[in-house]
Amino acid sequence: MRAAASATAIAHPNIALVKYWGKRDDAANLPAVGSLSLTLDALATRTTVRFDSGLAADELRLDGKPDEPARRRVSRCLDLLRARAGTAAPAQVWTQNDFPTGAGLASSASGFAALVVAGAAALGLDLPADELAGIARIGSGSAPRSLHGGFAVLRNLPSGAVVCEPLLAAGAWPLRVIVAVTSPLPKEVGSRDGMRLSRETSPYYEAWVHSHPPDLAAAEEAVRRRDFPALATVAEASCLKMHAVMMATRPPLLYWTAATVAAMEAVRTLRRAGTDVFFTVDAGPQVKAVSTAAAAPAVMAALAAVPGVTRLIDSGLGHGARCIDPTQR
Ligand code: 2P0
Repeated sequence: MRAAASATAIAHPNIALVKYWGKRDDAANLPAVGSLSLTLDALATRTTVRFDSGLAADELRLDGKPDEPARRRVSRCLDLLRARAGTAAPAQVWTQNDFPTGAGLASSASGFAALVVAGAAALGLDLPADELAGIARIGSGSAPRSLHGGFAVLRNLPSGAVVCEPLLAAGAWPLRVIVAVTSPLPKEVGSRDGMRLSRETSPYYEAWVHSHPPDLAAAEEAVRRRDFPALATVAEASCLKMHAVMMATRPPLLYWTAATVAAMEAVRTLRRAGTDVFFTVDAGPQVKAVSTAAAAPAVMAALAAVPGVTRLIDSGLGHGARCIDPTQR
C-alpha cells in the first residue's frame, strides 16, 4: 500500500419489505431471519476512506462530527479489510448523509455499504461479493442489501452461511417509495439493543422467527412475478408482525407516533379505494409508502394531508453501492 490511499463511495439506504429483527449470533452479527429489500435512489450516504500510515488511530466524522460508538463499529470493519490487505495503517473516514441519521431511514445500511466499498477500493482489494457483504454485515446487518440496487434478498442458508443476492434490477419494476417523515429526531433505542431486548423478553420472538420463512418465500415470488397485491399483503403483514414483537418487548419498543398511525391509515384507505400502495415502517416513526409509478401522485397528496407529516421524500429505486470520482458532487 502507498503511504496514503483513498477512495470515495456512495450508497443508498434500503427499505425492507420482509423485515430483519433479531440475531442468532451477536458477535458475528448473524441475522435470525432473512429479509427482502428495495434500495432507494433519493437518499444517499457519501463516504471517503483514506488510509494513512502516519495517523495514530482511526478517525471518523459522521455528518461533520466525531462519533465514538460509530467509530468503534467502523474500526471493526476496517480491521477486516486491513487484515485482508496485510496493512495496519489507520484510516480517516469522512461520511455524510443527505438525510436524518439514526431516525429509521436506514442510515447504518447505506453507511456501512459505502464504507466497505470505499475502504476496499482504497486498499486496492477486489474482494468476492460474499466476502464484502460479510464485512459490511459486521457493521450493520442490513448493509449487505445496500450493496445491491433494485430488489435484494438476504438469506440464511441451511449451512449457517448468510448470502445477499440481487433479486430484480431497479428498472425491471420501477416502483416508487414515498417516505412520510414525521420526526427527524434520532430514535431512543437503536436497532442493535432493541433486537437483543426483543430476543430476551418478547413472548412473540420465537413465533416471529419460526413464521418468517414463508413470508420471505411469498415476497420473493411476488417480486419475481411483479405481483403488487401479493407483495402488499406480505409486506404489511411482515411489518406489523415485527412491530408486534417490538411492542411486546420489555421495556416496550414503541416506535410509532400518532402521525405514524395516521399515515398508515391514509395508505390503507387509498388501497381500499383501489390504489396500488402499501406501507412499511422500520425502527422509527417514518412511514414508507410503496406504490406503482402511476399511483405515486395520489399517494403524495394523501400523505401531505396527514397531520404531523413534516416532509415527503419521493424516491425511485436506486443502484447498489459504488465508487465515485471524489470531485463529483
Ligand atoms: C430491516 N431493521 O430489515 C429492519 C427493520 C430495522 C427494522 O435492519 O444490529 O441497523 O446493525 O444489524 O442493520 C436495522 O438493522 O441492525 C434493520 P444491526 P441494522 O431493515
